[in-house]
Amino acid sequence: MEIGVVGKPNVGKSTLFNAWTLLDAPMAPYPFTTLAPNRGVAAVRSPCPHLEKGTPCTPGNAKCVAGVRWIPVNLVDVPGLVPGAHEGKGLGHQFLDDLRAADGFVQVVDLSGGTDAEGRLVPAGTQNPADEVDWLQSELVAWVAEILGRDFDRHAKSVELEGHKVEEFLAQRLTGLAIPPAAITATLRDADVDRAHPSHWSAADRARFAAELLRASKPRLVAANKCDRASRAAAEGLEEAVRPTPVVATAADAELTLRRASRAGLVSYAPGDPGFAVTDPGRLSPAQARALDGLRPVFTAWGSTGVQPALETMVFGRLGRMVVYPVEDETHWTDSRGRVLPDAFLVPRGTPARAVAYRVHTDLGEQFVRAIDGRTHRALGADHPLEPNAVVRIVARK
Ligand SMILES: Nc1nc2c(ncn2[C@@H]2O[C@H](COP(=O)(O)OP(=O)(O)OP(=O)(O)O)[C@@H](O)[C@H]2O)c(=O)[nH]1
Ligand SMILES: [Mg+2]
Repeated sequence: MEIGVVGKPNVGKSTLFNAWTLLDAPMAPYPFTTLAPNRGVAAVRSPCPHLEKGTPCTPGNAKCVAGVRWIPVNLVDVPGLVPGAHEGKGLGHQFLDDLRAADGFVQVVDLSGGTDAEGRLVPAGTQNPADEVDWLQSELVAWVAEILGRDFDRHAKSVELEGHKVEEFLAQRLTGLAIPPAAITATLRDADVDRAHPSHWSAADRARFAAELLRASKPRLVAANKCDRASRAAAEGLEEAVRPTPVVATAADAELTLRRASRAGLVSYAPGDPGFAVTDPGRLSPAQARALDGLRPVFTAWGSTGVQPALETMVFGRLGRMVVYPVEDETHWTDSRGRVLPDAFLVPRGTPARAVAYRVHTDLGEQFVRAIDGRTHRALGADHPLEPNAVVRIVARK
């Protein structure tokens, strides 16, 4: 799974990306600081089942701190998008193609209204962040419609002449866009297009189909960034304007400062916390002390920086993911080497047992016999949907 961090230039995409990943992607107060995509791994929190067992866990692919598992999530931060990007404006095409594999988008906007459409800094409050949510959606639609439309008529006619399935024809045209086949089928059913005759589709039909398909297959969340310079009323106005897309107010700069200060041992702070404490005031330079003090109003006004909650709302809410823990011994919750709850995977809610087996290893999926629930010890069939936080053993043919 990969999440694309998108938005117009200079809104704080790379700052958010750095806060989430603790990487060092370049950030600066002017547009097009990012010229090529940055890829990295962030993490979302989930209560670790080891607490129920009363034995410490031995995570392989994630860390566990004070009973909280940090489960990895892939992110891609791309160059800023400007209106007309689908026609190649700004770094348009290159930017969009780097998003092909993304399962959903966090759109970063400047809640303070202090950045124009091209990413130039302007006085705060002179821009309406709801506008960029609209035009970014149009750019994404135009991009997908363009991919769909390449040589469309010729191919569509041959599909009809040769009696191929329209779903397969569309899936083939959209290969590489990480769109689940079920979303194509559902969109074909729901969008107002001639289902049987794609050769009759006009450019407007393709755009309508692309819009509906994006809505169905690429969930979005708006990170209302630079909230340290904006009011609650601004956040509420934005929420109202972009409903039903969820909005989470974020202070990326503050979060990045605190995560770095925490890594350096200067503050006690965990992502999502409602505040922070200076570990040893004597170790701070006057400038550091001032900078940290300057972050306190964010917590007073917003309760947290919103950065960790934004990612978790995206992963668990918008993308509907849950965590599952495959083990080899359903009593001790260990693998063959005795490690307790070694793996934690993010899978779509309701994923059936066999699909989880495939996720662990193709062989395990192919040789699947049954799964065993680590809590109830009941046998589960291939199609049985797993519960969130399930601990399961997969039994396979030898
Ligand atoms: N006040 C405030 N400034 C922020 C915040 N987040 C980022 N910035 C500033 O916004 C400017 C742009 O940040 P970047 O992370 O480079 O923005 P970007 O969207 O990646 O920009 P491009 O790569 O050019 O598209 C920098 O000066 C950041 O310090 C925030 O939460 N509050
Ligand atoms: Mg950037």
